[in-house]
Amino acid sequence: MIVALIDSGLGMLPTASWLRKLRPDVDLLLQLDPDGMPWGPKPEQWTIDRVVGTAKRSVEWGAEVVVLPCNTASVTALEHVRAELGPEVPVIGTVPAVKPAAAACASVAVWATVATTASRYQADLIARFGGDAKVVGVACPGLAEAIDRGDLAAARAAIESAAAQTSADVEGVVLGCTHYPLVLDAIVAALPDSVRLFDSAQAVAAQTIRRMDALGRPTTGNGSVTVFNSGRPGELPAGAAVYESGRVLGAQFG
Ligand code: DGN
Repeated sequence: MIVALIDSGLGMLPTASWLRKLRPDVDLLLQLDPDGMPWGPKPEQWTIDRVVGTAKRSVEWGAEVVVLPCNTASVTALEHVRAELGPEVPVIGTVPAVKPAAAACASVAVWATVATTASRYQADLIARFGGDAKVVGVACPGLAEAIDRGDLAAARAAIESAAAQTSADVEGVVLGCTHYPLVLDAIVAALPDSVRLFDSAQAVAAQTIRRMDALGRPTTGNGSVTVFNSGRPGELPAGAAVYESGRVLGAQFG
């Protein structure tokens, strides 16, 4: 079974890596978009068209399940992708892990792209699942792009800036952009030891497997990883080698 993952860039790697660990033989179709990166600052309709077009192409190329391991794409385009692909194709989105964070912490900061931070979706998520916790969004402009380039100095600078905007009483930080777990060490180093971190990659991978299995079709494959960059056959951007999950996936090539 082919599972397509769609993100502007390397943010899909933690989810892809979990899928690989949980089901090593599934075939992964990684749809990155270096020409369009970053999606965060783009007009909403542009992102919707880009993500829906890529999802349709993935299904034409044989994907039976589509995953959006990207919060920006999910809060903007998930419903449009589901409407376009219809009920036969499971579409799994990613949203900031506000619910588990608010259940565990009295004060939470959600680090994400400018688009996710400003989205109605995130505001609704906080209203629905924030409970009694104080939940505040912190936009991290430039961080996803720096991670994609493998530019750790620029990533650290963006992380320091986000940490400075994060209230000192925060008990939990939600990594509301799928790129951010790739620089977990730098994020941990920038925050007090007591702060707990929450991200969605493992839960999204587990949900993908539940939806695959529910199709009732054989899910076995060759464990292949195929990369497309803005619709062209390619390889993971050079920055991937910097991160452990990139190496895990890279080892599957050929
Ligand atoms: N990985 C994407 C996310 O989770 O929002 C980053 C999107 C972007 O292109 N900046």
